[in-house]
Amino acid sequence: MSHGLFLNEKIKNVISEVVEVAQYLWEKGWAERNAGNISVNITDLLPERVNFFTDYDVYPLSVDLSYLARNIFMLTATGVRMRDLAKAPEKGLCFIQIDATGKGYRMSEFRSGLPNRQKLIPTSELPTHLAIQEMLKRSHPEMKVVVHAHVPEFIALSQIKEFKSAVALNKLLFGMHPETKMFVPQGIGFVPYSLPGTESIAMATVKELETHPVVVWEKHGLLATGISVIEAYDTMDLLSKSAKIFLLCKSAGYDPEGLTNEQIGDIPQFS
Ligand code: 2HA
Ligand code: ZN
Repeated sequence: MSHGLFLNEKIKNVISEVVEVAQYLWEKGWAERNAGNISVNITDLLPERVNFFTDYDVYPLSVDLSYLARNIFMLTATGVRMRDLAKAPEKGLCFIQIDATGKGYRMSEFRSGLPNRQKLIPTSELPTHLAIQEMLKRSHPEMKVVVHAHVPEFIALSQIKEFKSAVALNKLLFGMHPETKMFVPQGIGFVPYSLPGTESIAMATVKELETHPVVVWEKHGLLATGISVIEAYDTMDLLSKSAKIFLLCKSAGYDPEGLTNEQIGDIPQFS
């Protein structure tokens, strides 16, 4: 028997956050065309672990995700514009459930009460999102969210040879503004360029996210994790401010001084 997904109040609240952040991503200039994608593990927001979508086809997964068996995810659909998602989430969000073997997933259209006959396919970055979600469940179970966006300050910085490492990037970012160290003390990770949507970028990203809440994808953008969609967004917003301060100084023709190591060392950490 098929079970549709009942959108309870908790899930509706998550949808509201996704809508809010989709609007920010667009307004910030971080989501041109169909750029950016979001996933949220909503398994714990449902009262019991039933098999949803049992009438739907199983889509195979190329890696074994048995640790995520029966977990349910809300994802942005492939091709959707963030600006459209903000206006009509039922046309841009989809839900999948990993099957009991972890070797495939089933999906459903969004059940908002508004009928939507259009078939929504998960983001092109699905392999990366699921690989990260598996790592989060194992290593950081309070983290439920992955957000990716094309943040121009970081696409620019990652074009510059001397900033192609986590060490160099964090030294720069911590020096530009005290709040960076205060709220993202683990700093940013660096993932060398790989074709978007591939397993190689997924694996490299998972490794960096074991120790950083956010990574830069070289020449592509940022990807942040968080307890909530808002938290993941705030992390990217904070880091983009630091990167922007550096680029503003440079574009005014000056080299920024940066905070000293001692000043950075004195900053209290809130995260
Ligand atoms: O979802 O940003 O990296 C569109 C992208 C792919
Ligand atoms: Zn992208």
